[in-house]
Parts: sequence; C-alpha cells; structure tokens
Amino acid sequence: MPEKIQFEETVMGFLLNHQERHHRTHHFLILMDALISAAKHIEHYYLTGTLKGNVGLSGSVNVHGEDVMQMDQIAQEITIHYLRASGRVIHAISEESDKIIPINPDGRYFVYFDPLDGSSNVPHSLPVGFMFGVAKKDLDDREDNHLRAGKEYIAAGMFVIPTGTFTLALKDAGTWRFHIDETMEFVRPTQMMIPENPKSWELSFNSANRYTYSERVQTWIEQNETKYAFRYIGALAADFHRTISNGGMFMYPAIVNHPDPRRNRPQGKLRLMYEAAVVSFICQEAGGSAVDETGIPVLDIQPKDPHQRSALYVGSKPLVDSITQVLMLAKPVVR
Ligand code: FDP
Repeated sequence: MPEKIQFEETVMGFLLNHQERHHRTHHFLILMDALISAAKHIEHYYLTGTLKGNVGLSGSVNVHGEDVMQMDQIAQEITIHYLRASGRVIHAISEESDKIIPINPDGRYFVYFDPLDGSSNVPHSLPVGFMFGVAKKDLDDREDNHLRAGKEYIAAGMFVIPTGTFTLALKDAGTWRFHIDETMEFVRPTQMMIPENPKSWELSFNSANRYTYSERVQTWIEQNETKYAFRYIGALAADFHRTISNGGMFMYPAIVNHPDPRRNRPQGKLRLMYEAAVVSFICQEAGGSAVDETGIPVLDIQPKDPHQRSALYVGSKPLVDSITQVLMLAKPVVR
C-alpha cells in the first residue's frame, strides 16, 4: 500500500532531520523503524481481522488475569519479531508477557510496550492503541538493567489503530503527530501542544466507576464536570489522543469504594511502564503534566515491578494541578 510506505518514509525523514539536533543515532532510527513496521503490520491484521476470524478470545489469560484476545497475541508476536530483527533491544517488557523478554545483550535500548491497548474495542473494530516507551542503556558501562522511570525514557509513542495516526514524543524535542491525510497519500507532521484555552477541554474517565473513587475525587468531579465536555472511548490511546488535541484531562483514578471490596483497585488499573508513563511522557513534551493518586508526577515513579499499576490523571496543567491539590490532602495509598 503506497500510502503506508509514504507514512514510514515521512516519519523516518522527520527523525533524520532531528537526529543531529537531539543526538539521535542510527541505532535509534533502526529501533523506530522496527516499531513503525510492527504498528503497520498490527494495523493490517486489525483491518483484516474480521475477515480472518482474528477478533475473538484466544482461550488464554494474561499476567493480569484478563482474557487474551487473538489479536493481542498476534500483535505481541509481530512486535517481538521486529524488535528482535532490529538487533538494538536489550530487553522488552510487554503487557502480554509475564516475564521480562530478553532480546539482545549487546543491544542499546529497553522497550516497554502494550501491543494492543483497549482490547474491549477489538470485537467492534473500534480504535485500539499500540503504545511504547523507550529508554537507553548507560553507555558508560554502569548499566544495571534497572526498570526505568518515565523520566528516564528518551521517547514514547502511540499509534491509534486503525486510524493511522501516530503520536511520537522525543525527550526535550516535543510531541509530534503524523497522519495520513484525507487522500490517503500525504502525511503531515504537526507539533502538538496541549491547548491552553479551556474552551475545547474535555474530561475523560469511566463514569460508571465514579462512585467507587475516593470521596475527594468524587467531589472534584461534581464541582468540575459541567464545565467541560465529556468523552470516553474506552481505549487509553484513543481517549488520550483527544486529550492531547483538545486539552482537558484523562483520568483513571484509584478504585477504593467498590461495593465489593475485592474489586477495589487502590493502585489504579493502568500499567505504569507501558501505559501511564507513556502518555505522561507524551503529555509532558506537549506542555501538559500527569500525576498518580498521591499527587506525585507519574514520570517520577520508580517501578518496582514490570507490570506495576498506577492511577493516572493526565492532561492540561491547570486541571492536573487542581486535582493534585485534592489528592495531596488525601490519606496516602499504600503502594
Ligand atoms: P482494556 O482493559 O480494554 O485493554 O488498560 C487497558 C484499558 O483498556 C485502557 O486502554 C483503557 O483506558 C482502560 O483499560 C479501560 O478500562 P475500563 O473498561 O475499566 O473503562
């Protein structure tokens, strides 16, 4: 498909231009090429999934106890294939793999990814995400392969599949969006800055959960929700795509007041390393910010476990600051 070739060439061309300025190396370009190829391949399977019968359950359960869709497995295999072929990845962490995936001890990068985020949209062919964060090894021989906090990432990105939009943030070089235009032939990279004017801001959270949030968060919602439009697609990449374009705040708060206490999620639901930190990094490079349930920046959280969860409040700074004040007054959540 020529438009896809154009897509990759444009992204790679952009990165080449930024290479000198931001000390990127050809190793980084090779890694990005692998990630873009994986996303393109996943998108192809997603678009043809219904025809091939790839949208159902696989019959297995992942590390988080969730049913795995066939598409999750396909996306995982595709991504690992490209990361291996790149030769540049030391290890990867994926939502679909219990253990850290060793790839090449002589590689240069660590890649944390969710190959298909927003699985509940799969049976409906609605948007899902391919999300990733990249960190670089310590080249001064002090590498200890520790799990990286978001502030150590050098890049983070998300594809919204199957819309063909790709949002990429490079450390200290901004957040950029690439997309296939209406003729399907051209791609225009645009720098994304989260809008300052509250007129377009939106709030995005699973409203069905609202009475399970802490009282303080519930009160904040009551006091603020009528000021903004409300949108919720149910796939982080797709919802956050709107947040970064229109401003406002996406949140997945801790669940602490569920009528069935066994279903509380005091640590939140989203995974820190390949979901919360990825969108927080993208948001910071676009002029926004993100905090967890204790009000500390998500990018400062040092992961102790590859699949650690975090509550997430991400978006326009004034809104994130406003909820942070509320969160900081609350009793600390045990991590
Ligand atoms: P999903 O469980 O469908 O894979 O963390 C995954 C995620 O989707 C996010 O993409 C999404 O924002 C969130 O969970 C949706 O959770 P709810 O169904 O609880 O709203």
